[in-house]
Amino acid sequence: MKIGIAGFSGSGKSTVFHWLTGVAPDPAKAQHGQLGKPDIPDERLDWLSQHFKPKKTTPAKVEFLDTPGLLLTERRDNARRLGIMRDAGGLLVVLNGFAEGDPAAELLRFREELVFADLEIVSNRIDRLQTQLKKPRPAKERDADQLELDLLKRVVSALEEGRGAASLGLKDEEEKIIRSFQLLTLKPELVLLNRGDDGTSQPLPVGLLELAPTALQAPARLERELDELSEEDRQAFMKDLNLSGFSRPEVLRKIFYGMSSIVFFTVGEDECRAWPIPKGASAVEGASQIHTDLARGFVRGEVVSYDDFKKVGSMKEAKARGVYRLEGKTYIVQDGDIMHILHS
Ligand SMILES: Nc1nc2c(ncn2[C@@H]2O[C@H](COP(=O)(O)OP(=O)(O)OP(=O)(O)O)[C@@H](O)[C@H]2O)c(=O)[nH]1
Ligand SMILES: [Mg+2]
Repeated sequence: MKIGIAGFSGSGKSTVFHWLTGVAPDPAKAQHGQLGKPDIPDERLDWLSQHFKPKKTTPAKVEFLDTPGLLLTERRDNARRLGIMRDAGGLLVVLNGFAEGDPAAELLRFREELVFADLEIVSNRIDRLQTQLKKPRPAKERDADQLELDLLKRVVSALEEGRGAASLGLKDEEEKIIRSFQLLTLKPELVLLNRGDDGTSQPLPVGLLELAPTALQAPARLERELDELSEEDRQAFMKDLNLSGFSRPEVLRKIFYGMSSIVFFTVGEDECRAWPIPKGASAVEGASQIHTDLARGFVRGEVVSYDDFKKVGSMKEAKARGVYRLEGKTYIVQDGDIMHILHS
C-alpha cells in the first residue's frame, strides 16, 4: 500500500518521512514525490521465524510518499501538488503541532484543499460528458455516460457543500464507476499531529479529536534524533523526557492498521512472510497477492490463527485440537491468520 504524506508546507512532512522510512528527504525529489518503503515490525512474524527457522523472513512493507507541502496563500498550485498523491491508497495528514496555531483549523483548511482539487476534476468530467451526450451514439454507451453523469452530479453537490466524496457512502458498484478519477476525498485519511520537542505528554486537543477521532501524535524530529542513539541511550533519554508510546514500530503499525490494512502469514522452512491486504479481503484475494496462479487455481485455504498456533505449537497439534480450519474462496481473512493455499 502507498500512503501519501500530505499537509501544509513546514508542518514536518519530510521530518516524518525521514523518521518513518529512514530515507533522507531530498527536496528535489519531493517536488514529484519521494518514496520510502519501511518494513512493518511485527512480533508475531519474529516469533514464527524463530519457530520455523526459515531461510528467509519477509515482513510486510508500506510505501510512504513525501510530497511538497500546500501553500496557504498561493493556492493555485495546491491541486497539482495534491495530484502527486492520486495513486496513493491513503493519506497521512501531518499537522503542525510544534508552532503556534490551531491544528483543528489546519485540518479543516487541508480538507478544503482536497475538496477543491476533486471539484476541478469532477467538474471537467461533467462538462465533457454533457457534450458527449448531445451527440448521436449507441444506446448502450449513452446509458453508461448518463449513469456516470448522474453519479458525478451527486459527487459535485457534496463537494460544493464542502463535504468529501466519502460522505456519500457510495456503493461498491458506484465507486467502481468513478475509480479512475482517484478522488482524494475518497481516500482513507489518518491525521498525525507532529508535536514539538517537548510537548509530548499532553493529550490530543479535543477540537482535533472531534474532526479526526483516530488522530495520532508524535514528536517526529525528536524521535528521529533518538533513533540515531544506541538503544541504551535512547531508553535513558526517553525516561528523562517522560516519553512513551511514540516509538517508530508502534506508530508504523498504527498507521498501517489505521489505513484499514491487515496481514496474514505464510510459513515454512523456505520463508515466513507477512502479506499486507485490505481489511475485509477474501481468501482468494489474499491468494492473488502471493501469485495470480494461486488465485486462479484456488481450491481452499488451510487456516489457523497466529494465537491458536502459538498456543498449540505445531500444525499437527493444531489439526488434532480442531483449531486448523479449511476455508473457501469467500472466507474473510482475519489479521494474523496463518494461511496455506491449496491450488490446482
Ligand atoms: N521545533 C520543531 N521543529 C520541527 C519539528 N518537526 C519539524 N520541524 C522543523 O520544521 C521545519 C520544516 O520541517 P519539514 O519536515 O521540512 O516540513 P515539510 O512539511 O516537509 O515542509 P515542505 O516540504 O516545505 O512542505 C524544519 O526546519 C524542521 O526542522 C518539531 O517537532 N519541532
Ligand atoms: Mg518537505
